[in-house]
Amino acid sequence: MALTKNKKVLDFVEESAALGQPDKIVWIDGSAAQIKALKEEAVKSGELIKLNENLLPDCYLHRTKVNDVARVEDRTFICTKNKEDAGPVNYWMDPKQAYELASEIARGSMKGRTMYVIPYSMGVVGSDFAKIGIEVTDSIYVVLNMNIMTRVGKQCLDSLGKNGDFIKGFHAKCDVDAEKRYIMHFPEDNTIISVNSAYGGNVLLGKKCFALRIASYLGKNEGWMAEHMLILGVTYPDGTKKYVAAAFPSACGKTNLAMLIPPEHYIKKGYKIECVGDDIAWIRVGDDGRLWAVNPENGFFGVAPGTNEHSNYNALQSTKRGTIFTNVALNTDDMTVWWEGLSKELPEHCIDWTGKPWNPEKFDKKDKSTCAAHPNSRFTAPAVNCPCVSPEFNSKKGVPLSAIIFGGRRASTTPLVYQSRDWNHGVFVGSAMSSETTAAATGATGVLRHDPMAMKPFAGYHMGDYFQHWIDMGKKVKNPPKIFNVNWFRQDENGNFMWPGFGDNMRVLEWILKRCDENPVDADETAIGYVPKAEDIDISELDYDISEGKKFDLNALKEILTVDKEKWYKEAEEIENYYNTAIRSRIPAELWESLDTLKKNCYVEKPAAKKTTAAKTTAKKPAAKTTKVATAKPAAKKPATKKSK
Ligand code: OXD
Ligand code: MN
Repeated sequence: MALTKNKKVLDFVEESAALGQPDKIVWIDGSAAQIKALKEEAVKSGELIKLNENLLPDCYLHRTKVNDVARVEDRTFICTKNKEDAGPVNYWMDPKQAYELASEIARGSMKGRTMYVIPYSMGVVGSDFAKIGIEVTDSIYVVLNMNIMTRVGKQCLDSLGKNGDFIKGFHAKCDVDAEKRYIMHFPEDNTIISVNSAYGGNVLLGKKCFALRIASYLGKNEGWMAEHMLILGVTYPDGTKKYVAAAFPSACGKTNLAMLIPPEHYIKKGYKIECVGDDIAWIRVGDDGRLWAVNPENGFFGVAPGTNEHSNYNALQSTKRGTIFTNVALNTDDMTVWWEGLSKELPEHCIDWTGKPWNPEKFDKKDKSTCAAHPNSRFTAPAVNCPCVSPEFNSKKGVPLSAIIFGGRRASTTPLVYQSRDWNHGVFVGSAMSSETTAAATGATGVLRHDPMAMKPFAGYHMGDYFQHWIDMGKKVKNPPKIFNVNWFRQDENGNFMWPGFGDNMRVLEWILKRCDENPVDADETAIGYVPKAEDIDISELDYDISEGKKFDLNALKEILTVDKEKWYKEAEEIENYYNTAIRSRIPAELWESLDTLKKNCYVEKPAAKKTTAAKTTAKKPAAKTTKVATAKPAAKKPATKKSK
């Protein structure tokens, strides 16, 4: 029975049913009884495998089809009337063509099945931040995951009332045919359509599709921001709390940073980290002129491999009840789950993520095809399970941000941490982010690519306009957070990680927040921004072997704080090339200015002996000759035909 009198909702459900032609329609009211019955039904049909009730109460395992294990960026479309509005880094489809294509694919695909109607809220129901979505789907797996990841049920419809607007989401599994898989967004119609997939990032429509792609578009029009960011709170020994939001590309450690456990001596002093969110932040300007952030989600859709007691105790604890695991291995000895990195010992009897018996003797860490769990296997865990979930998790107001951090996987060039000179320069730093690709999306992994603000796959409109929106937001905020960049992934010449990462990132966080104090700790002004004086990062009680016989020490820290101007000049040229060839238009003038400054700051004239390289690096520079840092401005080459705003 319909749970609402909202005509727009009823019409959407009717139209969806007319298209999918399900045998039955079930409205999800979010009651425990209904969810329990659905789990039982999914276990009966084999869609879910019930895990050991004593060891993992109310936990289940699901396996996707082998062709359906990650987000599919090349099949994800932004369907705006004007192609230019989707921008050059998104795939675009004409809305009319997209609706027709989706209808053709989905027509009658729910025959013999049930269509579930999921009313859900992104954000605390009834808060200023919250937005309501309705997802129709023919997958129980989607219902159960949405029930963890969002706030689901009748209260969402009640908050819509008779006339309220919502985001429409239509999902049909169809035949999970990769060739007919489409994830379509219609930002101008508040609509999402997903067909032929059952992988979380493509089908839990509240997450990437709504809370990032559609929401980023809404944010631009309504004056707020939807970002691919974790939010964490630092509690100081005197009880003061400060909050930070941080953007990293997919599978680059957002969940780990959000749930970090500080080194022992910090804990003893009384420091604590609390997690507000691990993936998405919605950010608004508060009455006090600061930026305030909420996590619109209600759970964690985390990457399983590599998660263990030491790397992320809190995430692991979060998966101990009420969790759905996807594409991990099943330990048949005790009906629990396993993935690479969960324990050093390999389980003797496992079924791998494809459903076949796994042979631990054939396991080779470097060969993904021998893994028991898929590299992008996931856990969907309720946020309430997390031992360090913030008391502000359900706050309607959100939390005030002291700092925004950008970061990516960079083996070289980018120092451990640096601070931008101001907001606009911070926007430039975010726009210039690049990182090595991971298994979260289909395609090759480990390839360095530009991923501005970690939003390349998620900005629902033109990337140049998105940069402009950041610049515009800066003008609205009287007390903006300071903007930083971090890189936990610097490697030495032998490929060893030079920074321990994980809990020790607390040491960097502490410095970042000291820079946000009224009387900030001092820093060195360099060509790229403010870099810490090595002595100001606490490395006491740090015991880390970079490689055999090479311990991390002050010199190693100095090394990863070094700014190599030559490398940064190349980086600047690379950014310039990216702006000119990938984004092409609508890049704000403020970003060109920052790029010019970077080039100017990093220009080092080559000694005569290195003539060939010197000739190459100066090729794009103005003729003026200088010593050391050029005083002449090596201006960035903007597109000649289009004016930047
Ligand atoms: C995610 C992703 O699932 O970024 O969070 O892919
Ligand atoms: Mn993500």
